[in-house]
Amino acid sequence: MDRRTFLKATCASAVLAGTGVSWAQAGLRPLPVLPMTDLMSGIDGRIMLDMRPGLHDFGNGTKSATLGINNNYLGPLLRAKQGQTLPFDVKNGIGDTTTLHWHGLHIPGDVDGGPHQEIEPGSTWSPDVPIVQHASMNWFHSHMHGKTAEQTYKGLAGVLLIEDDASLSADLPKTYGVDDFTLVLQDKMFKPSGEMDYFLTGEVFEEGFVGDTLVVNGAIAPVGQSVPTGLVRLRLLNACNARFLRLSMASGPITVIASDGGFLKAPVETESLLMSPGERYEILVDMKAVETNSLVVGFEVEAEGFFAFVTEFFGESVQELTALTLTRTADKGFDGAVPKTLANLSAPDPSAAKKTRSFTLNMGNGEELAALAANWGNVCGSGGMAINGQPMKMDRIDERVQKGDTEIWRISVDDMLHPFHIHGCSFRILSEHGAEPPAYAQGWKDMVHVENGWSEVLVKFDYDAPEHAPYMYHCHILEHEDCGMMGQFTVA
Ligand SMILES: [Cu+2]
Repeated sequence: MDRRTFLKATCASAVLAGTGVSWAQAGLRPLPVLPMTDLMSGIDGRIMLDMRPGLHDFGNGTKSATLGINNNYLGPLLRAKQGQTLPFDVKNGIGDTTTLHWHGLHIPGDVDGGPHQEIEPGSTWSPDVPIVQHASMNWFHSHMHGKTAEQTYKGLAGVLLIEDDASLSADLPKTYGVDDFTLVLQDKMFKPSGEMDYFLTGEVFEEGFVGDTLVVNGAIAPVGQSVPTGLVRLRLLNACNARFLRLSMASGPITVIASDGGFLKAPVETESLLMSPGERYEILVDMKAVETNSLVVGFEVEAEGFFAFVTEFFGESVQELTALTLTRTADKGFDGAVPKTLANLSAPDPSAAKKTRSFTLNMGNGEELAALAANWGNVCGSGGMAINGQPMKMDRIDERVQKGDTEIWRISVDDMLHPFHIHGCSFRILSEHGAEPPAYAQGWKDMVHVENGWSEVLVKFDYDAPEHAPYMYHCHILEHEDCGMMGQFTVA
């Protein structure tokens, strides 16, 4: 066990007051409800997604230079139904080359929006995106190699909800903006002027960019929302560049109903939920039982003063921040109970796998690796990152998968906790850090945590990803990804 792992393992739960959070939690701001573009009722022509620069006030009274999609900051909440094809016109008005990747979608490589589908400034990318998978919460973000971290941080990200017949008839809250909310959780850094800040240093390349301020749907937390008496559904996305979020409720356990790729077999009650960048979970909050309840985020903070001295020895301190406070009104809301079962989901069958592939994420920063990473267009400062010793290289295919095959992918790391993502699929986690994953991570996933020991997933690839439009697998700490902790594979 190395020093960092030791510190995390021993002290991650230490709670210290008085640590430095610059835009401290103050009054409750209203929860910004993401504007919804509902495609389920029909699509008229093409769907315009206009990527553009904007000015956005996160709630500190200062307008920050941001990027957005049809908005000043972030994108619209898109809602579509299984069976639809979404004809997007993605217009690049940001003044720099970009791409738009559909994270979580089961779609062919040539519409996946990965680093090979560059959109030049001023031009438009027009993929027809087929929605074949069942109900799930997905998202979209920049995947411009070398600039993914900065462009996504500045606001090129949004949520795509997929519904199906089962989810639309399920006995669950589903009135958007009333008892069904989508929360995009992010951490930001602000300059003393109040403007959003982003910078890259050696430490940022190593740890990923970590902000000191929690933001919910573009507003500095805590935010508040009144809801009717009944069950309330929260659909959560961790859209941080690098920060893992430890979620809990102020009152009672968290009731989890869905993970990245769809509903769990049955609701899972857990005291806390560890959510990596890129992950999605849906939870239910019982607002019949309590008058107020809050979603709380354990937020590791860099300490100052005395606490810096303490944490020098004990690792990061954790501050419990309120993300969202729900307050009940007298109105009657969703009257049902938490369902007993949610989806028909059998246990994963590893014997279906035809092949096992092994991947080791490399944090090593030797000179040779750094030179390779730089030569191959990765953005790294003076270090280098890799998978199986090879930093990302745009014109190299690392793995070739037979279409329709089920495989086991096993991932390990040489340092630190990383979130690993595979494009074009959902998978099931067989083991995480060499052990059974938490119950809430045993459904459909496209992200797995990797730290000590092997994390193993069972995955099936059903769509084509040709040589000119391969899928990616990568660490979802976006600075690691830009620095070369990414590989490419074809499916044919
Ligand atoms: Cu990483």
